[in-house]
Amino acid sequence: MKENSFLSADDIRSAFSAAMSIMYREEVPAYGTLMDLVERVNAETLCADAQLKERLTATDSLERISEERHGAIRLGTPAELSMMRRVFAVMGMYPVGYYDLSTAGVPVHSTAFRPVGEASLKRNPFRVFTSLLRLDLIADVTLRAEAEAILKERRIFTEGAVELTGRAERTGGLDKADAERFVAEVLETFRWHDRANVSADLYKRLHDAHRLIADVVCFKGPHINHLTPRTLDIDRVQALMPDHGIAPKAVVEGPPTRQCPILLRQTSFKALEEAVSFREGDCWKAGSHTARFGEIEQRGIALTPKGRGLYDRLLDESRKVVRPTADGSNARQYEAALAEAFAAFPDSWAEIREAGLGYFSYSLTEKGRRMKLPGRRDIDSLIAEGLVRFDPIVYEDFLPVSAAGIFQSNLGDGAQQEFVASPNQQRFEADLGAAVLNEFEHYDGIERASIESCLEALTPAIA
Ligand code: OOG
Ligand code: NI
Repeated sequence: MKENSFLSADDIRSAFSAAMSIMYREEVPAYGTLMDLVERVNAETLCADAQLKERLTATDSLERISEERHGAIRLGTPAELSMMRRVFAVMGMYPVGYYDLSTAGVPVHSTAFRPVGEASLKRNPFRVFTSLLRLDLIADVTLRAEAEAILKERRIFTEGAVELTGRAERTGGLDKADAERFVAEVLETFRWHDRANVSADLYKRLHDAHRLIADVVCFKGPHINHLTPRTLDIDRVQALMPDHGIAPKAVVEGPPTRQCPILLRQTSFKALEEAVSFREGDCWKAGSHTARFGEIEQRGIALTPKGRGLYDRLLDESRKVVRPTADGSNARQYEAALAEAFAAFPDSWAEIREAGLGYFSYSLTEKGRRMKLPGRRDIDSLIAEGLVRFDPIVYEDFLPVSAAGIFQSNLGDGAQQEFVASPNQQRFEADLGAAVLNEFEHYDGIERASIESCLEALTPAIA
């Protein structure tokens, strides 16, 4: 057997997300307040719901329930994106999915770096929603050239981070000491810099073109712009935020409250205005910048393409009735329209499964474990006989409409900008230096493998 002293990629990812959490709490105190609130609501929810507690004890690590599940960064160049891919790979995080946000008025396209296997997700599911700025969507060619020139000069990775990433790639891993150094070095890329690398005037011009362009171009690195712990009751945290002095965004993104949660529900507090200074010759000029916030998420079942099609249609329908405004003035009407549209989405696991809308993991029941069958049978009849049970597979990815809502609510309440829809996955993958994984294939694979293992266990091997 091969022996080595490498730390597992999962352990490095865990150390990294823990270090990031500490750094972000220190940098953004309001985020610490949100974390405390989430922890309290999670504890109360578990106390009030014995069944939920029992289920989570069996399937999740209860002591880590309120930990961060994701964060987000925005990168400026293809070189930054491809290096980021190599860095995340050391932590067992791979690009899954392609999200075009141009249609929603945000000049970026994105992927989520995340662990993929079941065991890795269970160990630590931390993901980073990673966007690449699309300068090709800036109409003003002079401004575009200026932005490009600034981005070309900056180095967002420390030499140590680059060197250790290379070492991990060459040798197949990092030992404990190197892994610790790697985490510390990589953390530097995500740190906040309160000194802009441009003048106030250029900041303003980039900001006027789009706030996001200023956020990406004007600073030394792609500061982590939010972290997102998991909540067991998103509606309650949303309602309680103002009591704790934090201003929530107008509405919760994603599906409405349901018996059987589907996909992903998210909300955040609005980005804070923070003091920064701009370069004026040899001096610094005081100003402010708004980019960083805190978010919460609650996940449900992963949907099949058919289920996702239905979800997209119902969401679209509800938004035709009421489009949520940033100031929250029509939030109640929006929630009502959403709930009404989603009445058409089945709300029991059995119906969702029978209609082929969601992915499930199949396993043997007590009775099934004691049984051997003479030949293979289809899974539905095995369920009907009580030999096999099914549980929802959790959605591990993101939703473009929701992501756009999170972006928008944190870019100020001003008028939304329109861009021509221009998804360009091919370009994104060329810049990334790899293809992104297809999320549907991933869930389908987990479902199939679970069915196969039930059938194998029930049917004695041919001698
Ligand atoms: C990313 C927004 C998207 C989510 O949870 O959908 C996102 C950003 O603001 O950079 O994180
Ligand atoms: Ni997020």
